Amino acid sequence: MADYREMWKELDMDLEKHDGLCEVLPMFYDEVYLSQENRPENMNYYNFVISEVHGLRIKELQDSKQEGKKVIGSFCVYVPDEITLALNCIPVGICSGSQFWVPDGEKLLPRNTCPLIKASIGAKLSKTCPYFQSCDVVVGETTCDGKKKAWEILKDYMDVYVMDLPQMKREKDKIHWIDEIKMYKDLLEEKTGIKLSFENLKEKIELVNKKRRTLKRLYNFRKYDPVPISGKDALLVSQIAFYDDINRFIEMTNKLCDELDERVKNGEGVFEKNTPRIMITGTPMSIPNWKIHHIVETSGGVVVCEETCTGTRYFENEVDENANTIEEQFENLANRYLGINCACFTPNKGRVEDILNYVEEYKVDAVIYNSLQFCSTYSIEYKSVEKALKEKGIPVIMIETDYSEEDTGQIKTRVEALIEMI
Ligand code: BJ8
Repeated sequence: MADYREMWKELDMDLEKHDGLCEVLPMFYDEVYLSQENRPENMNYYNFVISEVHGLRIKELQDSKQEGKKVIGSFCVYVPDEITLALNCIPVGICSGSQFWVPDGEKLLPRNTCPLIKASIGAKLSKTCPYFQSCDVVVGETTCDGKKKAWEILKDYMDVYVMDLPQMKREKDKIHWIDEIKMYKDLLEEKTGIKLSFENLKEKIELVNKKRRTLKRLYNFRKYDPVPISGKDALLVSQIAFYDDINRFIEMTNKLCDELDERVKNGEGVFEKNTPRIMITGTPMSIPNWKIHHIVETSGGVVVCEETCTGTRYFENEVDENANTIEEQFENLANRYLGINCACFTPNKGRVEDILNYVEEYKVDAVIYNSLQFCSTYSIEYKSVEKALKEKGIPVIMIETDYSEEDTGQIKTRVEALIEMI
């Protein structure tokens, strides 16, 4: 890897602490990813992206900033990338998936806060995340209580803008969300000095839809038996989708899909035919949270689908491209984004329906309901998901966990028992 220390210094990073982070990630990646057998060759691109995760991509962001672009961070899939891109900005999903950042987060947040929130705050506080350091503004949302209150803390450290996401899906909530999207547009217009045009937005709506279709194409290959790509690799591709250059990501992921197409034609898989097929549903898994996937795929199963925000919720449903006015474009955006079924909404029957559909589509043998610790919306929603799955005769277990490795042995025992039942 090239020497990026000067760049990190300019980003006001804590270099010593950052060295500590850089030491653990490659070892961990080798163990979880490079140890896999029979990986598609095109996964080399994603290996490269990870090896340069704090290097080349950050350099690209800095170069774009030199050219006048703004970098906008976000933590939730409700923040519309189409608006960000149409106003000459680059969206990046802030990772917040590592235990490394949790102790710093706990300096300001109660211990009984969700690890994703603690890691986000800790990453900023510790000055060890170059994405955070590159952002001109980060966009929070009013999804769960923990996040809402965390933005108030984060505001002391950087420019934070909060979108007020409704928690119900009535007509008046849609009107409110359209208004919030417009206010987000106003913010970026003010920051960039650019005016949003119908043509710009149309182009970016089509581009982001193309990215969604590419991810959907990838996921469709996971419906085959034998599966041509591991769950861990598919998860990695989804995670990288949040911060890679969008055009390059589409191109490289389609290349990967072409290879998977060949594999399917040749009946070639990463696991043997009839390997127990597991779906994971619940809270998002941001880089480098590969914990549950790694446990499943080293316990005799394969993950074939994720009903999460680092899975289907990110790419399912496109924005309707048929619009004649900007007003219609905003309405189409609101419709697509309010179609995401996050547990922050009430009622949230759509999520249960999605899960049941994916069980059929991906020929799922058992479901793991994964909830980050202290996430009450997802853990409470478990009961309705469990009931629906049991009625269909699909085994399901709930795992509540954080980013640490302390409970790995215990989770492995439960996952092995689940797989044995199949
Ligand atoms: S759309 S899942 S990305 S809010 S896990 S921080 S909910 S306490 S991440 Fe999410 Fe948007 Fe919903 Fe998706 Fe709070 Fe729960 Fe933590 Fe969560």
